[in-house]
Amino acid sequence: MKKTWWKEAVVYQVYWRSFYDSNGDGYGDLDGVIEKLDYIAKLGADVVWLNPCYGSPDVDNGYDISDYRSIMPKAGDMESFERLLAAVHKRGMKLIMDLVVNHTSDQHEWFRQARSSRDNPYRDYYIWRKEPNNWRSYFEPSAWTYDEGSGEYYFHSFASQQPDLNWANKAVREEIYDMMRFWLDKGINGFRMDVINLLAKQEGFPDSENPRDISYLGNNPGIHDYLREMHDEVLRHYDVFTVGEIPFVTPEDGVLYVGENRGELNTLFHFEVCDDMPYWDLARFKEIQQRWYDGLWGRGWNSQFLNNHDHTRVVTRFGNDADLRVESATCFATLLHTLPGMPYIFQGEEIGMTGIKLPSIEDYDDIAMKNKFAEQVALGREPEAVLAELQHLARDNSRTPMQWNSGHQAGFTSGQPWLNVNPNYKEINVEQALSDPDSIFYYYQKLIALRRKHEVMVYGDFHMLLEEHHQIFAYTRTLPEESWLVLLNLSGEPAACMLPPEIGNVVGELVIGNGSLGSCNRRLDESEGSTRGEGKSVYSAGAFSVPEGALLELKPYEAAVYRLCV
Ligand code: TEU
Repeated sequence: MKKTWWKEAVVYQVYWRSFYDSNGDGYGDLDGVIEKLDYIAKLGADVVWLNPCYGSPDVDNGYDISDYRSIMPKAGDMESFERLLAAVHKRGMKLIMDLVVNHTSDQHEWFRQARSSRDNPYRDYYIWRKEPNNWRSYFEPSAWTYDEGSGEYYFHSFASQQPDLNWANKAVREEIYDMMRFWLDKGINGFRMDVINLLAKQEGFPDSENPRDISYLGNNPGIHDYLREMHDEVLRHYDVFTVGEIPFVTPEDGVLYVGENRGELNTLFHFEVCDDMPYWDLARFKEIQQRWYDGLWGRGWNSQFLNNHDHTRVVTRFGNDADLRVESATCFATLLHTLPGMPYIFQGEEIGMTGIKLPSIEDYDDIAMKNKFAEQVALGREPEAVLAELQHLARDNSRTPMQWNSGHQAGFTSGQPWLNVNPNYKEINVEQALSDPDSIFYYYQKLIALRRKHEVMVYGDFHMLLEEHHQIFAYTRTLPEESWLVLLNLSGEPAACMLPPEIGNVVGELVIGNGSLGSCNRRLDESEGSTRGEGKSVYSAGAFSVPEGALLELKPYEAAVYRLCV
């Protein structure tokens, strides 16, 4: 397995508009990110992923770009960007930017030209037809919007304010490659590539038998030609890393995007969990992990994330954000950092920030949420019922301002925040976390430090144990010289298990755990040895041996990682 810096990295995602407001206008900004970089460095992340901050009317929070070579005023300006990049590098970290090139804003000059007349030179920068087909878009009932001025429909995979670029047009590709060089020449260290597998469209746009399954938007013929051309024309000339946001993909498809000999992308996010598993389902999660490990390991690199700016915070969506918040947050953190693939931490995840249910649709900002709500209500459904149904997965859940302290607006802004601060900021905030040695923050910090020190967490083979257990996810990560055992009770109830013979009777040393003693690094001495079930599991000074047939019991959301003395 080829070893690289980015495979060993931990990425910290900064949704800058909710991170820290340095000028009191209620929006986070790039100078605010600079002010808080020491916090990210203290956590130990290697890479900062910055969500889009380019010129944009902000219909989709920056994912509708009207000027690829400027910084939107609410984020700052090019000087503040260059200060940020220098400050990230000064701390030994790297910065990757969001590359959003499947579509632009309808306010981009290219689109303003394109819609001005059918024979405008920019017309074919976008996709036009006389009649729509029956496809939906991510955010609207139809993927087509009629343009009165030029008398044709244009295609959009997302909102009507986000017209898709026509990647079949070489002029478009050349414009994008040139823009990529503009940012890479500034010294950024790579790109997170927004829905990059949507660039190629189905020939002829045939109607779909099931328009609600929008997978017709992605993985179409030609996509790999575009990505190989992008790699040849741009990426291979820089020491950068690229992560593709790739919905609707299986491991067999995935390896075509990230295969180490493919000359396309370095790694990918798939969405079999975050898009397709609304609530925690351990059996399904295990199956997904095994299938992606079998499909990618030794061929390409996976990325692991449990939430981001589009997906509800992990402790709310998959854990228990009430009476087991710390336990579930640290248990999922252990999962994130010990699975095969690069871990991505979404801002606030490291202090156990939670999702939020806002009282009315007017309190929500996200265009996807507002459009889904409007569509359902227009069908005659009760607004209250629609709101309740959509709240769990609403993207605003993860976009509330970062909670820095228990002061005015959680220390995020001196003004009025663009989106409500979660009222639990009084208890859940960075200041509290940094003052508590047993906080979630320090647990994440330890996990990151362990990854930096122990290659087995990065390059160790993955072998699942207890496949059928409905509460416990157990697996080993193994290199020739070292093997670690990960035991996670990913449920809110006590769980018991008997380790398989290949593990039993093996002495191990506890490397990290979120044990019930509240210590992040629980050390159990002889006195802590407990009799659990038939056998006696003896812990001593962080070591343990599990006699054959002994019953091992884990507390709700207990996580324990052991180095096995093989
Ligand atoms: O998201 C792509 C996308 O919409 C799905 O893959 C995502 O999981 C879904 O939104 C969940 O509801 C990217 C960006 O991350 C998102 O913020 C943008 O709105 C979208 O593309 C359009 O650029």
